[in-house]
Amino acid sequence: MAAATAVEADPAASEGGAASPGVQSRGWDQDQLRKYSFPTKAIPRLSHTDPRAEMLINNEEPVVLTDTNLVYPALKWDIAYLQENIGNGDFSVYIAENHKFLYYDEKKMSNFENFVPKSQRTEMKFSEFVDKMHRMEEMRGEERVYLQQTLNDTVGKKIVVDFLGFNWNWINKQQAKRNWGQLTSNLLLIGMEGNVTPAHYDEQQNFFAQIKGHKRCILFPPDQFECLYPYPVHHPCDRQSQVDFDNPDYERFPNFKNVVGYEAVVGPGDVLYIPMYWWHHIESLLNGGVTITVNFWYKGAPTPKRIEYPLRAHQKVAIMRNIEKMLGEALGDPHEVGPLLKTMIKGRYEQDHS
Ligand SMILES: O=C(O)CCC(=O)C(=O)O
Repeated sequence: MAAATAVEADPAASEGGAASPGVQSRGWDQDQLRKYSFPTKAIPRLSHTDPRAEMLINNEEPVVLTDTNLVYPALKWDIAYLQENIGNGDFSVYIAENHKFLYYDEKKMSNFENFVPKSQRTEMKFSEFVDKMHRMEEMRGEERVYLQQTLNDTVGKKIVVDFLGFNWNWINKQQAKRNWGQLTSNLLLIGMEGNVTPAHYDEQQNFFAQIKGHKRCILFPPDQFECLYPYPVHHPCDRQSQVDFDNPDYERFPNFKNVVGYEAVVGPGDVLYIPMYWWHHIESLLNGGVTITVNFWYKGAPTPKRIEYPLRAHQKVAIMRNIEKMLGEALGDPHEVGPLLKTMIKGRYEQDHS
């Protein structure tokens, strides 16, 4: 189990998942959480001044920080304020046929011509998004929208002022202490209640700052790769789990029975550290209204000069990704990667030779 740092989650101040129903919570209740088959443990909620929080981040384990003031000026943001001030730029809005917004990389779609995405990205003005979202809320149908747009220089003056008032002092120190690379982007996410981003991992460090509404975040360490069955690297859904959490297919994905999550519900002002390569499933609570989040994605630290063995789970994931990429290139066809790997392993590496 990768989450090794011994920090007891305070049961009075944290929420368990499937493992501990009925625990009292702040501004939401258990009925607002979707039900899944696997157990979870609580992610610790700590002050950013607590040495245990620093220890967790150093060890690349998740923690909810309750008092960073990271996005303090944005805590007043709501749909009306954003509509007034966010400017006339274009926003990427995903439209999905149900509550699940499975991410796909459009650049990889030519590799898998029969792939039919279950959501569509469209560009629109902010006011069009708001109209569309309100129409869908009224209809209460299956179809949903999710705005996911990198903050850029098209935003209005008041948003710029809010942005400049973020706690850059704290976050810049976090970045420097861990030798992370540059801040690559701040993604603004505006979701409808009940929206789900299915489990996936990113190749970046993430401080995930909740602004409005509550989100349930279920994380899994990189050593649970075998339980979560990511799509092949060349597939548009690279880095996403193939398992449908609402209806797991245990025949295809038997190890999903062994998955164990870490979870927290984050509300306005909370910042969740999502370590690089950690899987995360994120849901806007049912009947919880609109959610607004801004994340802070950073490049990881450079590979250390001296590699320590045994390798950590995330380093092995990086190796597997490189092997898949190299094979795809060498073979000239991503569809040949799987058959070649099978040929290599079958009857040779499946049993213990010791
Ligand atoms: O909030 C969400 O729905 C997804 C966010 C996410 O996956 C991320 O910040 O990496």
